[in-house]
Amino acid sequence: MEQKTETRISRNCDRCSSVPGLLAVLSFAIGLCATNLATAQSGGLILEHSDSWNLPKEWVLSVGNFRMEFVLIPAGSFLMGSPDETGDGDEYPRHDVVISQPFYLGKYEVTQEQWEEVMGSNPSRFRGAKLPVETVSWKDCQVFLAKLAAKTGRKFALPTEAQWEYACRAGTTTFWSFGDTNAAVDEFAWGKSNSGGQSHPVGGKKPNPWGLYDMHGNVSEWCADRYAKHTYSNGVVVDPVGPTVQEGSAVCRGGAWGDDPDLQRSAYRNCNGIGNAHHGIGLRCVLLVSSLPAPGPDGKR
Ligand SMILES: [Ca+2]
Repeated sequence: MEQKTETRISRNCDRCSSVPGLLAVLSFAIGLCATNLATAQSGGLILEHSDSWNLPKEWVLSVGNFRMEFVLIPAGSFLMGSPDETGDGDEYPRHDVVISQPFYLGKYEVTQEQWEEVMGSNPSRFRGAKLPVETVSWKDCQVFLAKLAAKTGRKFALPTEAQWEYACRAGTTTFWSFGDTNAAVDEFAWGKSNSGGQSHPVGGKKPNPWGLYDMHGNVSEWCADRYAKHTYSNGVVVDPVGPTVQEGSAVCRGGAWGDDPDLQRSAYRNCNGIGNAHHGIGLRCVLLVSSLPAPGPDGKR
């Protein structure tokens, strides 16, 4: 019998674990001051967003019939991963990560109508214009992002795993962005206990503290990074990008409609082969600030 309610994506750890972890520390070239790093080392406090970027808190991209809403994620730092013995083995050690640049992250998972507008097709298993697109591989997502760039004149990416967890946590250090117990999970996430075995229209649950919807549950979300079990290390890292290999498996985050709350935690890591498409995996876009119009004389964009 088909296990249609189970969307946990099996880890390809045998393939992944041979990949050496690589976290590039970009030092001070990105303009962080010593105080920022000291703050990061002292406990993952969120840095104040600099107003010098002149970026609105939200950005709505509207080109023809295509519309996508983004939320500004400020530069800052956070504690990535889980305290020892409180999560899976690939979530240790918990460590300080600096996100050196602000970025825009999709307020919602990419919907089927958005995917179809860009790609001219819809591969999803569960059908509905406002449902998140799924059954898309990591490679499919790269094509989507390139076509979206051509269509809109902006640049896009999948979030790095660090960007994703930073945005999911939204300043929290708890297991979920809504707390350390899963008592409220039904208010924030579509999962095994409430989904009825399928995805649901995006934005149907409460958002996280930074206004992002469905970071926990609905569909798991592809990240840019390749997966490796031992990616994390002690110390401060700036803008980590994961292992530098071309093939293998990529990270997916947040858990999906068939998952228990434990698999929807902020720190929970999963992966799938970059050519594999699964009906529990979709995506959320990063809009690159560098591709936005320069500020006008009034400082506004
Ligand atoms: Ca999700």
